[in-house]
Amino acid sequence: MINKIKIISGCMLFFITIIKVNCQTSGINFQPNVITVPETVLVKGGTFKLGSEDGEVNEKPVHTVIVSDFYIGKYEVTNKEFCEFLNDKGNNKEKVIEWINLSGKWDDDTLQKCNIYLSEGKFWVKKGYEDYPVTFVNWYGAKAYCDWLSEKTGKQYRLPTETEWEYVARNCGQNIKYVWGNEPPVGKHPGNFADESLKRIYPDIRIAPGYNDSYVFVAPVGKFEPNVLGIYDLAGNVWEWCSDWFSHQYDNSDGVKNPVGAKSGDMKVARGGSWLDGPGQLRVSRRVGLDPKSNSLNLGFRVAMEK
Ligand SMILES: [Ca+2]
Repeated sequence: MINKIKIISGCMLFFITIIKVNCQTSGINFQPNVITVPETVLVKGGTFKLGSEDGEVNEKPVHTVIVSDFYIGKYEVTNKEFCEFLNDKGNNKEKVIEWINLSGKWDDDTLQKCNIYLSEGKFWVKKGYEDYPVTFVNWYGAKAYCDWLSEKTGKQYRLPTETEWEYVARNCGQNIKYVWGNEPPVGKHPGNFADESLKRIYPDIRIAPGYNDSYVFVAPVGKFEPNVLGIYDLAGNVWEWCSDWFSHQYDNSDGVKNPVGAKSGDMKVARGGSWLDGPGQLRVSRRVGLDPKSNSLNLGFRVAMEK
Protein backbone atom coordinates (compact mmCIF):
# COMPACT_ATOMS: atom_id res chain seq x y z
CA MET A 1 0.00 0.00 0.00
CA ILE A 2 2.70 2.44 0.90
CA ASN A 3 4.02 2.32 -2.64
CA LYS A 4 1.03 4.28 -3.69
CA ILE A 5 2.13 7.09 -1.53
CA LYS A 6 5.20 7.60 -3.60
CA ILE A 7 3.11 9.10 -6.24
CA ILE A 8 4.18 12.47 -5.71
CA SER A 9 7.84 12.21 -6.19
CA GLY A 10 7.76 12.60 -9.75
CA CYS A 11 6.17 11.81 -12.81
CA MET A 12 4.10 8.76 -12.87
CA LEU A 13 1.31 8.51 -10.45
CA PHE A 14 -1.58 6.60 -10.30
CA PHE A 15 -3.15 3.46 -11.00
CA ILE A 16 -6.28 2.60 -12.74
CA THR A 17 -8.29 -0.15 -11.23
CA ILE A 18 -10.88 -2.18 -12.95
CA ILE A 19 -13.59 -2.91 -10.48
CA LYS A 20 -17.19 -3.03 -11.48
CA VAL A 21 -18.97 -0.15 -9.84
CA ASN A 22 -21.87 -0.95 -7.61
CA CYS A 23 -25.03 0.87 -8.53
CA GLN A 24 -26.17 3.17 -5.78
CA THR A 25 -29.80 3.67 -5.03
CA SER A 26 -29.61 6.84 -2.97
CA GLY A 27 -27.73 9.12 -5.32
CA ILE A 28 -28.63 12.44 -6.87
CA ASN A 29 -28.94 12.86 -10.61
CA PHE A 30 -27.96 16.26 -11.98
CA GLN A 31 -29.69 17.03 -15.25
CA PRO A 32 -27.92 18.74 -18.13
CA ASN A 33 -30.52 21.50 -18.38
CA VAL A 34 -29.43 22.75 -14.96
CA ILE A 35 -25.91 24.08 -15.15
CA THR A 36 -24.07 25.08 -12.05
CA VAL A 37 -21.49 27.57 -13.27
CA PRO A 38 -18.43 27.41 -11.01
CA GLU A 39 -17.88 30.59 -9.06
CA THR A 40 -14.79 32.49 -10.21
CA VAL A 41 -12.63 35.28 -8.79
CA LEU A 42 -11.08 38.04 -10.90
CA VAL A 43 -7.31 38.01 -10.52
CA LYS A 44 -5.51 41.24 -11.32
CA GLY A 45 -2.45 40.46 -13.43
CA GLY A 46 1.13 41.50 -12.79
CA THR A 47 4.79 40.58 -13.10
CA PHE A 48 6.36 38.02 -10.78
CA LYS A 49 9.15 35.49 -10.35
CA LEU A 50 8.05 31.97 -11.30
CA GLY A 51 9.78 29.01 -9.66
CA SER A 52 12.04 28.52 -6.65
CA GLU A 53 15.77 28.29 -6.05
CA ASP A 54 15.11 26.09 -3.02
CA GLY A 55 12.98 23.46 -4.72
CA GLU A 56 13.41 20.68 -7.27
CA VAL A 57 15.40 21.05 -10.47
CA ASN A 58 12.17 21.40 -12.43
CA GLU A 59 11.31 24.56 -10.46
CA LYS A 60 14.37 26.31 -11.90
CA PRO A 61 15.55 28.63 -13.19
CA VAL A 62 13.53 31.25 -11.41
CA HIS A 63 12.48 33.71 -14.06
CA THR A 64 10.25 36.74 -14.45
CA VAL A 65 6.91 36.33 -16.20
CA ILE A 66 3.99 38.62 -16.93
CA VAL A 67 0.41 37.59 -16.27
CA SER A 68 -2.67 39.31 -17.66
CA ASP A 69 -5.92 39.68 -15.72
CA PHE A 70 -7.96 36.46 -15.66
CA TYR A 71 -10.58 34.67 -13.62
CA ILE A 72 -9.93 31.52 -11.62
CA GLY A 73 -12.29 29.07 -9.95
CA LYS A 74 -12.93 29.89 -6.33
CA TYR A 75 -13.18 26.16 -5.61
CA GLU A 76 -12.08 22.91 -7.17
CA VAL A 77 -14.73 21.62 -9.60
CA THR A 78 -17.18 19.41 -7.71
CA ASN A 79 -18.82 16.05 -8.37
CA LYS A 80 -22.15 17.84 -8.81
CA GLU A 81 -20.77 20.21 -11.44
CA PHE A 82 -18.97 17.45 -13.32
CA CYS A 83 -22.05 15.21 -13.19
CA GLU A 84 -24.11 17.85 -15.02
CA PHE A 85 -21.50 17.81 -17.76
CA LEU A 86 -21.55 14.01 -17.96
CA ASN A 87 -25.34 13.96 -18.25
CA ASP A 88 -25.09 16.29 -21.23
CA LYS A 89 -22.06 14.88 -23.03
CA GLY A 90 -21.65 11.33 -21.73
CA ASN A 91 -18.43 9.86 -20.44
CA ASN A 92 -16.64 9.97 -23.77
CA LYS A 93 -13.42 8.28 -24.62
CA GLU A 94 -10.38 10.22 -25.61
CA LYS A 95 -7.02 8.53 -26.27
CA VAL A 96 -8.88 5.25 -25.73
CA ILE A 97 -9.86 6.10 -22.18
CA GLU A 98 -12.99 7.62 -20.67
CA TRP A 99 -12.91 11.13 -19.21
CA ILE A 100 -13.61 9.92 -15.70
CA ASN A 101 -12.82 6.51 -14.28
CA LEU A 102 -16.13 5.57 -12.68
CA SER A 103 -14.53 2.36 -11.41
CA GLY A 104 -11.70 4.25 -9.77
CA LYS A 105 -10.85 3.31 -6.23
CA TRP A 106 -7.97 4.08 -3.93
CA ASP A 107 -7.28 0.62 -2.56
CA ASP A 108 -9.02 -2.42 -1.15
CA ASP A 109 -8.81 -1.30 2.45
CA THR A 110 -10.12 2.23 2.71
CA LEU A 111 -13.34 2.01 0.61
CA GLN A 112 -12.42 5.30 -1.07
CA LYS A 113 -13.61 5.43 -4.66
CA CYS A 114 -15.14 7.53 -7.40
CA ASN A 115 -18.42 8.98 -6.14
CA ILE A 116 -20.04 9.43 -9.55
CA TYR A 117 -21.74 6.40 -11.05
CA LEU A 118 -23.87 5.40 -14.02
CA SER A 119 -27.28 3.88 -13.48
CA GLU A 120 -30.24 3.52 -15.86
CA GLY A 121 -28.43 5.59 -18.47
CA LYS A 122 -27.79 8.58 -16.21
CA PHE A 123 -24.91 9.78 -14.13
CA TRP A 124 -25.44 10.24 -10.42
CA VAL A 125 -23.46 11.51 -7.46
CA LYS A 126 -23.45 9.38 -4.36
CA LYS A 127 -25.53 11.21 -1.79
CA GLY A 128 -23.43 13.40 0.49
CA TYR A 129 -20.58 13.77 -2.01
CA GLU A 130 -22.08 16.54 -4.17
CA ASP A 131 -19.66 19.21 -2.96
CA TYR A 132 -16.55 17.08 -2.93
CA PRO A 133 -14.05 17.78 -5.71
CA VAL A 134 -14.44 15.52 -8.70
CA THR A 135 -11.68 12.91 -8.63
CA PHE A 136 -10.56 10.09 -10.93
CA VAL A 137 -10.89 12.57 -13.81
CA ASN A 138 -8.09 12.62 -16.37
CA TRP A 139 -6.67 15.68 -18.12
CA TYR A 140 -8.86 15.16 -21.18
CA GLY A 141 -11.96 15.07 -18.99
CA ALA A 142 -10.95 18.25 -17.21
CA LYS A 143 -10.35 20.03 -20.50
CA ALA A 144 -13.59 18.70 -22.00
CA TYR A 145 -15.50 20.07 -19.01
CA CYS A 146 -14.01 23.54 -19.58
CA ASP A 147 -14.85 23.38 -23.31
CA TRP A 148 -18.42 22.32 -22.50
CA LEU A 149 -18.81 25.15 -20.00
CA SER A 150 -17.62 27.61 -22.65
CA GLU A 151 -20.13 26.20 -25.12
CA LYS A 152 -22.98 26.50 -22.61
CA THR A 153 -22.17 29.96 -21.27
CA GLY A 154 -20.60 31.74 -24.24
CA LYS A 155 -17.61 32.59 -22.05
CA GLN A 156 -14.09 31.29 -22.48
CA TYR A 157 -13.37 28.70 -19.82
CA ARG A 158 -10.17 26.66 -19.80
CA LEU A 159 -7.73 25.06 -17.41
CA PRO A 160 -5.35 27.52 -15.74
CA THR A 161 -1.78 27.63 -16.97
CA GLU A 162 0.69 26.63 -14.32
CA THR A 163 2.00 30.20 -14.37
CA GLU A 164 -1.48 31.48 -13.51
CA TRP A 165 -1.87 28.80 -10.87
CA GLU A 166 1.40 29.76 -9.17
CA TYR A 167 0.62 33.47 -9.45
CA VAL A 168 -2.63 32.90 -7.58
CA ALA A 169 -1.02 30.57 -5.03
CA ARG A 170 1.55 33.31 -4.39
CA ASN A 171 -1.21 35.82 -3.66
CA CYS A 172 -0.49 37.67 -6.91
CA GLY A 173 3.13 36.76 -7.21
CA GLN A 174 4.51 37.31 -3.72
CA ASN A 175 7.75 35.65 -2.65
CA ILE A 176 6.16 33.08 -0.29
CA LYS A 177 6.79 29.41 0.19
CA TYR A 178 3.25 28.24 0.90
CA VAL A 179 -0.17 29.64 0.10
CA TRP A 180 -0.54 30.66 3.75
CA GLY A 181 3.00 32.05 4.27
CA ASN A 182 6.47 30.69 4.97
CA GLU A 183 6.05 28.51 8.02
CA PRO A 184 4.43 25.05 8.46
CA PRO A 185 0.67 25.32 8.96
CA VAL A 186 0.60 24.74 12.72
CA GLY A 187 -2.04 26.91 14.38
CA LYS A 188 -3.79 27.58 11.06
CA HIS A 189 -6.26 25.63 8.96
CA PRO A 190 -5.25 26.41 5.40
CA GLY A 191 -6.12 23.08 3.82
CA ASN A 192 -6.58 19.34 3.70
CA PHE A 193 -3.09 17.87 3.88
CA ALA A 194 -1.30 14.75 5.07
CA ASP A 195 -2.02 15.20 8.75
CA GLU A 196 -2.11 13.41 12.06
CA SER A 197 -5.38 11.68 11.12
CA LEU A 198 -3.85 10.25 7.94
CA LYS A 199 -0.74 9.13 9.82
CA ARG A 200 -2.88 6.80 11.86
CA ILE A 201 -3.56 4.89 8.63
CA TYR A 202 -0.18 5.39 6.95
CA PRO A 203 2.35 5.58 9.84
CA ASP A 204 5.31 6.20 7.53
CA ILE A 205 3.84 9.16 5.73
CA ARG A 206 5.43 12.60 6.01
CA ILE A 207 3.06 15.09 7.53
CA ALA A 208 3.14 18.57 8.96
CA PRO A 209 3.81 17.61 12.60
CA GLY A 210 0.96 18.55 14.90
CA TYR A 211 -1.36 19.47 12.05
CA ASN A 212 -4.82 17.94 12.07
CA ASP A 213 -7.38 18.97 9.47
CA SER A 214 -9.85 16.27 10.62
CA TYR A 215 -10.18 14.76 7.14
CA VAL A 216 -8.31 11.58 6.35
CA PHE A 217 -9.02 11.59 2.62
CA VAL A 218 -10.73 14.13 0.33
CA ALA A 219 -12.72 16.97 1.94
CA PRO A 220 -15.67 18.93 0.49
CA VAL A 221 -14.47 22.07 -1.29
CA GLY A 222 -14.28 25.34 0.65
CA LYS A 223 -13.93 23.87 4.15
CA PHE A 224 -10.62 25.57 4.97
CA GLU A 225 -9.23 29.08 5.11
CA PRO A 226 -9.02 30.71 1.64
CA ASN A 227 -5.96 32.58 0.49
CA VAL A 228 -5.83 36.37 0.43
CA LEU A 229 -7.66 36.43 -2.90
CA GLY A 230 -10.53 34.37 -1.47
CA ILE A 231 -9.63 31.17 -3.29
CA TYR A 232 -9.97 27.82 -1.53
CA ASP A 233 -8.01 24.56 -1.45
CA LEU A 234 -5.13 25.69 -3.66
CA ALA A 235 -2.81 23.74 -1.39
CA GLY A 236 -4.01 20.23 -0.64
CA ASN A 237 -7.27 18.36 -1.04
CA VAL A 238 -6.61 17.37 -4.67
CA TRP A 239 -3.78 18.07 -7.10
CA GLU A 240 -5.08 20.28 -9.89
CA TRP A 241 -4.58 19.72 -13.59
CA CYS A 242 -3.12 22.69 -15.47
CA SER A 243 -3.17 23.26 -19.22
CA ASP A 244 0.60 23.05 -19.80
CA TRP A 245 2.71 20.20 -21.06
CA PHE A 246 5.29 19.43 -18.39
CA SER A 247 8.94 20.35 -18.94
CA HIS A 248 11.77 19.10 -16.75
CA GLN A 249 13.16 22.58 -16.49
CA TYR A 250 11.79 26.03 -17.23
CA ASP A 251 13.15 27.82 -20.22
CA ASN A 252 15.35 30.66 -19.19
CA SER A 253 13.67 33.58 -20.87
CA ASP A 254 12.55 36.47 -18.72
CA GLY A 255 9.67 38.75 -19.50
CA VAL A 256 7.44 36.35 -21.41
CA LYS A 257 3.78 37.31 -21.22
CA ASN A 258 1.34 34.53 -20.32
CA PRO A 259 3.65 31.55 -20.95
CA VAL A 260 1.84 28.33 -21.84
CA GLY A 261 4.59 25.75 -21.17
CA ALA A 262 6.30 23.28 -23.45
CA LYS A 263 5.01 22.93 -27.04
CA SER A 264 4.47 19.20 -26.61
CA GLY A 265 5.28 16.37 -24.25
CA ASP A 266 4.12 13.18 -22.61
CA MET A 267 2.94 14.64 -19.34
CA LYS A 268 0.67 17.44 -18.19
CA VAL A 269 1.36 19.64 -15.19
CA ALA A 270 -0.50 19.26 -11.90
CA ARG A 271 -0.14 21.67 -8.99
CA GLY A 272 -0.92 22.11 -5.34
CA GLY A 273 -0.50 18.79 -3.55
CA SER A 274 -3.32 16.85 -1.95
CA TRP A 275 -4.76 15.24 1.17
CA LEU A 276 -1.88 12.77 0.83
CA ASP A 277 0.91 15.31 0.87
CA GLY A 278 3.10 16.96 3.48
CA PRO A 279 4.72 20.39 3.37
CA GLY A 280 7.33 19.54 0.72
CA GLN A 281 4.64 18.89 -1.86
CA LEU A 282 2.48 21.82 -0.82
CA ARG A 283 4.95 24.53 -1.77
CA VAL A 284 3.56 27.07 -4.24
CA SER A 285 6.34 26.33 -6.73
CA ARG A 286 6.04 22.51 -6.59
CA ARG A 287 5.13 20.98 -9.93
CA VAL A 288 4.59 17.43 -11.09
CA GLY A 289 4.15 15.95 -14.54
CA LEU A 290 1.51 13.27 -15.00
CA ASP A 291 0.33 11.14 -17.87
CA PRO A 292 -2.76 13.05 -19.09
CA LYS A 293 -4.67 9.75 -19.06
CA SER A 294 -3.99 9.18 -15.36
CA ASN A 295 -6.55 9.53 -12.62
CA SER A 296 -6.63 9.19 -8.86
CA LEU A 297 -8.48 9.95 -5.66
CA ASN A 298 -6.12 12.87 -5.10
CA LEU A 299 -6.30 14.52 -8.52
CA GLY A 300 -8.93 16.98 -9.80
CA PHE A 301 -8.98 20.49 -11.26
CA ARG A 302 -10.38 24.01 -11.12
CA VAL A 303 -11.36 26.23 -14.03
CA ALA A 304 -9.91 29.49 -15.29
CA MET A 305 -11.74 31.97 -17.50
CA GLU A 306 -10.60 34.70 -19.86
CA LYS A 307 -11.40 38.21 -18.78
CA1 LIG B 1 -6.04 21.68 -4.40
